[in-house]
Amino acid sequence: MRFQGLLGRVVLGCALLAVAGCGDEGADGGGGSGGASGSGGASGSGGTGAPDPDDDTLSGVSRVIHIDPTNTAPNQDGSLANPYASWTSVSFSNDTAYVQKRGTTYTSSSNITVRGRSNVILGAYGSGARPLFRYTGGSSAVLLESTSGSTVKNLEIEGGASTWALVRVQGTSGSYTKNNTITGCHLHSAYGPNNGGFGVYGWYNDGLRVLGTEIHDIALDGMYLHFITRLEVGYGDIYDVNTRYRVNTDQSVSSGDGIQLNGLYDGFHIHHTTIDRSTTGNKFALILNSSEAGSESASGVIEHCTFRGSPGAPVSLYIERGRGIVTRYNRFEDTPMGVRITGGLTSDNLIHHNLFYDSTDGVYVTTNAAGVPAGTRVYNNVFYHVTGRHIGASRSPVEARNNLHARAGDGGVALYSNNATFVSSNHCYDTTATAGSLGVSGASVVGSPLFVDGPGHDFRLQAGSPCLDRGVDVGLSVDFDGTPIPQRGAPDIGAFERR
Ligand SMILES: [Ca+2]
Repeated sequence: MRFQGLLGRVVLGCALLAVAGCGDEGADGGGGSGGASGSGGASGSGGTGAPDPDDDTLSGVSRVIHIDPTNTAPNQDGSLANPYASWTSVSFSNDTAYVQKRGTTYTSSSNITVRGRSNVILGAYGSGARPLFRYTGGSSAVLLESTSGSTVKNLEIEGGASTWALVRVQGTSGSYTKNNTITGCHLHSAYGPNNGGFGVYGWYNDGLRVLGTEIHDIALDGMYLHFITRLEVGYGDIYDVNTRYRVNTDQSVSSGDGIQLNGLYDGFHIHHTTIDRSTTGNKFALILNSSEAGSESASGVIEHCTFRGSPGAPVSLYIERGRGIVTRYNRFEDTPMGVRITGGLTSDNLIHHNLFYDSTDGVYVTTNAAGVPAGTRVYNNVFYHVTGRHIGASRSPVEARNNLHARAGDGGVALYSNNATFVSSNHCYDTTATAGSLGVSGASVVGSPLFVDGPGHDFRLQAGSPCLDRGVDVGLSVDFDGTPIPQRGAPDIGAFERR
């Protein structure tokens, strides 16, 4: 009965995903009025560092159950001496860890479902490679349903042609799951039909963390999370997603993203994660948009990530809902467009100390049926060999300061305006003042920035750079490397403050 209900929700989710949640150019539904109250609090702190996928430490549980698919002894009891041979022998209890022996493979068409539990760990023991769960069924390989405080740790999970998702975390609209963690995992090969195929998939979760997890060979989204408050994604590696594009370039069925947040997604923190969309087309590395109202007040931080795109997804980071989202210390490389901010349901975006290079467009701000995105600020970014528009805006206000616009023999335009209102100063335009229709803004520099190694993407400034101390104070305190701003009394232009 319960499962039938879930299936119904899956179908609904797919429909929203395919029809409305995808931020097509000029196709935003406008959707809904009224800002639900986002609590707005993304801390943006760096966290505790990347997890070690060889560390099988278990804490906070009172019992450990062992699974070794190679065990053929009779009277198996889950002990270390006589482990269960199958996960189907296990019934899940609170405060208990269930660990599969490293170096083993468990193959089954039955998934691992933890329902209505708390403080459960699914993990590994022994030595060697992470244990592999090879799932051949048509649901989700691991399902945490109405379960909180639980962890999926150091498992390799491989799906197949009919797999919906590799890990699914599922609450209800009235009762979100709380504080579940996926850490140190390797999730791959989910190709479920009917608009399925996800690495991590979830609805109605609060405080979910996905850390140190590699996700690839996914038919649709690397992660699709709908109604997801206080999400943390860190130290991840996501690539070869939206593989359905390879057999069908119509994005009605190949609309996969690296990560898609939908519904209310307030308080997210996405950091130290690489999302590579270079192998398939359509959509985005990361999209922040919603098929429901509410997330126009959602906030969060995206930092220390690498977004790679070309010739695949047309935009790396697509923001269509949210207020006060901070995008900082990221690399946008080889992408058709680094950041796109669209429409009146997002405001007060701050984009600072990012590196945009070997790309077509850097930051583009534009309107849609829901109106004009207010309050976009673009500070202290480096644009290098960005051959289209470094910062472009269409009928939208943008404040741009302290950006470093460098070229590598290309004709990139620093500032592009289509009836936009730019407030702009203190940029460096390299040796060719191709500033765009706005001209060179006040207090700006024309001259070689003296990068340490531009072609090698080391955009630190050498001594004698004309960019030193030529920026204006925009209230930022730390550069790309963590160096305090300012040094020598005034901020430098670009993403690196020279000590
Ligand atoms: Ca300085």
